[in-house]
Amino acid sequence: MLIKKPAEISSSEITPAHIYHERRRFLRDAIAAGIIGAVPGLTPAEAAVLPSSGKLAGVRKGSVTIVDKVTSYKDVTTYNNFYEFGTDKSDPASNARGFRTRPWTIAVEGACRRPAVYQLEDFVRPYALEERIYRMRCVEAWSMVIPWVGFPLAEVLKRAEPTSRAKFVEFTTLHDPEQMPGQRPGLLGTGLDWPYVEGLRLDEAMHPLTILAVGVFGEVLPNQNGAPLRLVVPWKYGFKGIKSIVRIRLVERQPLSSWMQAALHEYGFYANVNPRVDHPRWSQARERRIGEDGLFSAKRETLMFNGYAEQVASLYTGMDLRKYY
Ligand SMILES: Nc1nc2c(c(=O)[nH]1)N[C@H]1C(S)=C(S)[C@@H](COP(=O)(O)O)O[C@H]1N2
Ligand SMILES: [Mo]
Repeated sequence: MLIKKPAEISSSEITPAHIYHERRRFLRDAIAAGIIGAVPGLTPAEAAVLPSSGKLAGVRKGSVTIVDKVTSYKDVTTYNNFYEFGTDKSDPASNARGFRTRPWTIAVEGACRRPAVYQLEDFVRPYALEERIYRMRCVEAWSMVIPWVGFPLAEVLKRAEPTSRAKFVEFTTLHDPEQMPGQRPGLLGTGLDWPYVEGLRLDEAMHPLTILAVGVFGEVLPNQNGAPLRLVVPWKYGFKGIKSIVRIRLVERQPLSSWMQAALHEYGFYANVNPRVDHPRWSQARERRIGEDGLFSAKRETLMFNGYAEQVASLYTGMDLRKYY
């Protein structure tokens, strides 16, 4: 397989970032202890700890780079795939209502110099929250336009200081059959093994379009959308966007994702949106925009890399995208 070498992270980049974060941590602890007052220059994300619901403070408006109309809040929050809470589109919104997202810990581990287990608030605190309006495409041939709130995954990975052995990143969802009825043995017959696992190549994970989202429509993520923290990779099919993440692991080998394990011929590792490579059971050439296109109206054309080819095509130079689907 042709793999682009992950961007080398020079030590000159690592040391300042490390000192920067230490300083931020010191300032934050000092503020909390009442030793010093609010410090100018702290980002809004540092000033307010991520609330468990409601409006997110200090979200930087990202520049709107697409002309598409944003999908309605109702469709984004009631037409979901989150099999841990059921397989009907409306199941997650009703079944995830009581899902507990606090306290929540995230482990960053594997091939890195600074592995750590974070409380959610500590994990998020160093990063400035930004709105990113992304076109999203499900492998089921429907799409939405969603205003996520989050921060680049690259910042999290840089903070962990990957070693030269790190070639991929593996993500894992919470495993809690008590709270997630879909994880109870045999109940839904999704064919998925739990917990849900996804993966990216390191350079895909480091790409500036790849974000970790904590919110949508300027508010904390509803549980059905993957609270408290989920991955968003807009040029790939939606199943790559793993929800309710508890572990981020830097690894040497390509991870085996839940969908690859369930049906490798249908869901490959790369899962790049590609109108020229059909799903074995249906065409991927067109899609239905939820809330705009009727079930029977002419569907709109699906774009290569979901319309993000200009930004991401170079990641796959020299790869046969029919083989690496
Ligand atoms: N843990 C987990 N993550 C998941 C899924 C899931 O079933 N479990 N479904 C995926 C699929 S198929 C899609 S299309 C998106 C849907 O995200 P949304 O409901 O926020 O639009 O979540 C993805 N992430
Ligand atoms: Mo999906």
